[in-house]
Amino acid sequence: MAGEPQADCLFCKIVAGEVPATVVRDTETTLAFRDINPQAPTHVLVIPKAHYRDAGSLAAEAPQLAADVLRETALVAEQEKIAVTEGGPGTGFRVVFNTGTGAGQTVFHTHAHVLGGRGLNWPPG
Ligand code: IU
Repeated sequence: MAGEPQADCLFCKIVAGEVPATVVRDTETTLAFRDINPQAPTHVLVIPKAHYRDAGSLAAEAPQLAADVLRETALVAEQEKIAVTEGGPGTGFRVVFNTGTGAGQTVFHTHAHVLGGRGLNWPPG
C-alpha cells in the first residue's frame, strides 16, 4: 500500500535504522543523508520516510509530504552552505528527481538529489 514500508526497499531500511547512513537532517516526515557515491562535493539525498516509488506518485498521493521534501532540499542547501543564488560556476545547487529506469532511477523510493559545490553543466548528461 502507498506509504507503507517495503521489506525489500533500501531507503525504507535506512529509515528503520537497519542500514547505516550519514544523516544530515532528520524531521518527523523526512530524512536527509549523504549519497554513498557522491557526484559533487555536496551530494545529499532527501527522502520522505514513507514509501512512494517516485516523485510523481508522492506528489499525487501525499502532496503535503512532497512539500516537506521540497522544503528540506532548500534547508539542506542552506546547511551545506551551497544556497548561494547569485554568483558564477560553483555557486548555487541543483535538485534532481530521477524518475524511471530510463532517466537513471535505481532506487524506487522517492529521493531528491541535492547537488552543489562545483560547476554544474546544462543540459545534464
Ligand atoms: P537514483 O536517482 O535512483 O539513481 O539514485 C539512487 C542514489 O542512491 C544513487 O546516487 C546512489 O549512489 C545512492 N545510494 C546510496 O546513497 N546508498 C546506497 O546504499 C545505495 C545507493 I545501493
